[in-house]
Amino acid sequence: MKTIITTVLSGLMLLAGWAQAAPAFKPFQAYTRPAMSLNGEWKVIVDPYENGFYNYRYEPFDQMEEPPRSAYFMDAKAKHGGDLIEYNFDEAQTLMVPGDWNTQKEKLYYYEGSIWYRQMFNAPKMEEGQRSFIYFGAANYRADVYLNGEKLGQHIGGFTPFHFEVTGKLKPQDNSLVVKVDNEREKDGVPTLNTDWWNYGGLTRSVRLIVTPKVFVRDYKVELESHETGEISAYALVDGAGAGQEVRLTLPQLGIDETAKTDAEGVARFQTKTVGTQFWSPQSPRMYQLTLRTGNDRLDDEVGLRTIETRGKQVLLNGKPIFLRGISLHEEYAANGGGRVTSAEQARHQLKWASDLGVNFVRLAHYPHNEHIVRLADQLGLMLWSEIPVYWTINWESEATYQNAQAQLEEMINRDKNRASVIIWSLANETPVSEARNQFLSRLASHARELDDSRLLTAAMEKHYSEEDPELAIVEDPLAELMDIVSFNQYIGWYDGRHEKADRVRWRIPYDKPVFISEFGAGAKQGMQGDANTLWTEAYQAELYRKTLAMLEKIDGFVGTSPWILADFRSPRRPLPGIQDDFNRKGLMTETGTRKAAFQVLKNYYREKAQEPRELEKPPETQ
Ligand code: GCB
Repeated sequence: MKTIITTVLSGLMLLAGWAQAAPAFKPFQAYTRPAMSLNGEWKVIVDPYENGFYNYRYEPFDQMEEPPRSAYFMDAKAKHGGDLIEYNFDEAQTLMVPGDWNTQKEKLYYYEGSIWYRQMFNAPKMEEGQRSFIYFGAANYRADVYLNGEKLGQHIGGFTPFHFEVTGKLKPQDNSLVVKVDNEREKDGVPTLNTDWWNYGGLTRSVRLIVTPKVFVRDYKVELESHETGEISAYALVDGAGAGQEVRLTLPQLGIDETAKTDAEGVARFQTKTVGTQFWSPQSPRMYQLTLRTGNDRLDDEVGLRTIETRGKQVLLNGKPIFLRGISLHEEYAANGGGRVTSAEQARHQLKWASDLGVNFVRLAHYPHNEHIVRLADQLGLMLWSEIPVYWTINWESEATYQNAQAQLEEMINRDKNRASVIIWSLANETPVSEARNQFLSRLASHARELDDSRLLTAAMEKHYSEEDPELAIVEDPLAELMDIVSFNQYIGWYDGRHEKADRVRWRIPYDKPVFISEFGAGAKQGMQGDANTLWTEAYQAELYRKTLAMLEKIDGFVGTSPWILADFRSPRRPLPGIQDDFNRKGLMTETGTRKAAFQVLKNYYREKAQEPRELEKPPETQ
């Protein structure tokens, strides 16, 4: 209960904080709500000079009391021959939403900058008192949103959802929704200028219009407190009501039917206990239907119930030690020539590829992926690692950068906090140790724990070698003290010597914590034959996998790994002609799904690991 109260309180404090800041991105459990889709073809104007945003004195139109019709968000058209308007959405080209722009039009392949999107729509039929919201799954990286010429707000961060209330702002017909999406990289951004993935721009996830009753369940969290006692705690945040609003929580398959009243902040809390719960696990991903009702509102969802914790060097799922047979994944589905994943179907395809390896765990790198994949993982029994793009050389000194990272963390946790599949929140990837970085990440860590202390916290750290002994690898980082799992990436045999080095390296990891190897790998061009000592061959990559896995087995506290990476993925850092051609080739398969030799090496290893006693134990079903 203490957990819940802290979570709710900090959530409310956040709400208050958000209310002061320009945009207010409160939590919104939107996935299962009925909605009108605004997906499909949108009219677009490519605007590298932000001509539709600034006047010729470089003053932003949307800061003006009466923006001129030349501002693109005014969606104006010349009315007669003497009317000078230099843009026209009606006659403009189109892009599909959801989707990145880079892979939809050849001219936009390398484009980084602003594109204006416009969609026209009629308002759905609404009853008196109902409220409406426009909900964006994600827009990379900066989105300025306008409805019928009025600014709704701005969102920063390319991989998390945001929404605006539009109650009272919709016309029955011909609403003009205009979004300026800008993916220009920024030194102080999150991520910063430098990444090893493609900077796909656009309205990359679905856009939906959601109608709710005046009073509705905006957010909720349900959590199995203990696999021993079967205690479950939950809260619901009701929007539009003050204290005393009745909320009913039911999980019919568990015989749970509880009612609670909201407090002054609109929060209703539940504490209950059941027997006979089948806990969620990879062997048996049991999901339970859940309904929250208040007034005229009803929110339906499905949840898995499980606990995740560490004890010494072990990770325990529902109290039993577990080995994480993982793989890393980018949110890219290039099999049909595309870039970003655009549908549940594609996400399912990715998880099918991963499951063929025999994994029980997927690292969603290096930013929050779409909600489809997280929900599919719930159904399929795949455990997940979810992270924010605090990657490499973030500006640790900047408060704005910190706030940006924190907002992305909040949005990630808010969206997925009810997904049993997500067992790990990761804060950062390969960040260089410094005082400023330590402070930044420790602040972020405490914030993550306040928001959700029911999951494990980690960050992908790095190793170094002992000065006395060049073959003694050490993982020591002040950040490790704050994490539940000591995770690190290492590239022995690729950026660090050749693969035989893995036979010799020993490890010192001085923490009584589980150790997870979040990346290792080697580039290989599928079909490239040659001996196991020649870079880029399938044989080299396969040999590196054999040697690395043997090395990892010797690490004390080794609880799993997510090698880099399931499939080749686009990266502007990878130009080598004939081999890379804009793809990072460390995939175990090509971007279209053709397997390389190393795929089978890892699959065999995972088959063996799955035979180990701890994996064979029957899932604990009841207390
Ligand atoms: C890393 C990064 C990952 C890169 C990978 C590589 O350590 O975490 O984003 O893609 O190495 O291939 O170099």
